[in-house]
Amino acid sequence: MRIGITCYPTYGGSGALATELGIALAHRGHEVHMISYASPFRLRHFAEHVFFHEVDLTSGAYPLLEHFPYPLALAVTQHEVASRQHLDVLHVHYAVPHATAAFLAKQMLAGERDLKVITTLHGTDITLVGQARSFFTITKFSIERSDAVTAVSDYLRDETYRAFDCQPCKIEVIPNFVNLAEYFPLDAAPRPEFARAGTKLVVHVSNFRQVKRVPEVVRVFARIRAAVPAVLVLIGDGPDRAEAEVETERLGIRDEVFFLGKLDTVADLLQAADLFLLPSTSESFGLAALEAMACGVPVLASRVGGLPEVVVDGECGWLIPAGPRDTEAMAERAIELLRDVPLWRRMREAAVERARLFSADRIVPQYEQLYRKLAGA
Ligand code: GMT
Repeated sequence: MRIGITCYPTYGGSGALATELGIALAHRGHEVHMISYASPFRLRHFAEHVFFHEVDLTSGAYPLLEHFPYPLALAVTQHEVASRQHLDVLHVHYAVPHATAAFLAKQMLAGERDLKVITTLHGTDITLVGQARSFFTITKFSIERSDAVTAVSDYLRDETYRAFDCQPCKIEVIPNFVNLAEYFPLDAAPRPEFARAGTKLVVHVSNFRQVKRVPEVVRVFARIRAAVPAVLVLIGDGPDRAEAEVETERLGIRDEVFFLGKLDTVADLLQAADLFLLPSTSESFGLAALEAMACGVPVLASRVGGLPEVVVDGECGWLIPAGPRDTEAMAERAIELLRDVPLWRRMREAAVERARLFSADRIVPQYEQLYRKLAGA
């Protein structure tokens, strides 16, 4: 099939998932056309049958337009690509504004044919941004006008029905997936120099937005490190980085915390890690946690959103309920786990086993099936 995919190119779960999906579909013999304003961060190398189309943000720029109307430029590119490349379906990731642009592209193509639009809801497009007054009605409208809607967890599906009361739409849950050829456990994986010999390696990966509570990651780590020799590696970047750096200084652990910035691929570091921390206030799924689990890393996360659908509490890690003592509780669990080698091994194996349920081989065919049903193929 010929599949168009629109996503954010920036560091984040929806862009990562959409790009991995594009690459996986191409491996399975489809032709994939990625459409965004920049090349997605996980599309760094040539991939057979994957084509990137950049939305033109310059030719329409004019001083009168203080704010460039990106959704219009995106709809134009989606329409052009759909028409020229004879797309069978257009799959957009993150509703705001991608589902709206896709609706416009579909209408523009209506004289020619009926382009089927699939919208995948990822998280903050529903739980935060889409519910903002500026976007609520158009998000609801665009979801309801999509030919198919998927959500990455049961939690997110239910939250969409609750918040938007989407009457006509049937939301199918297709969970996120992990590429097990890239994310797999590696015994005696090479460790970074700063985490050698008897030092535990604690990892966090995110876009450092407020919901991720990166300063909290630092506070939890400070307690861990007071009990167990350990270093913390923070991968990613975003608005809360400065606050997290200040927190390392305040707690006197600056030399044990390594801010690596944005990395396109994190599998090698995850393979060397002993523990993954994700104390988010909200998480529709937790793709970063799944990728850690696939590499054999137990996860300590908040018991929020869709995380319980991914991390089995007490088996592949622990989920800590929000509360006044959650920092201590997370640190206590972490220390227990890092000190108890047999327990750590059990959790490592359970994490790998659990991640297998979310392998690309199991999940990607669910999208293919949906595309075929819509395209009547
Ligand atoms: O984590 C973010 O804020 C990025 C966001 C996105 O849409 O780019 O991630 C969301 O989508 C991911 C992929 O489906 C999920 O794994 C994350 O849980 C979800 N983030 C939140 O719900 C906060």
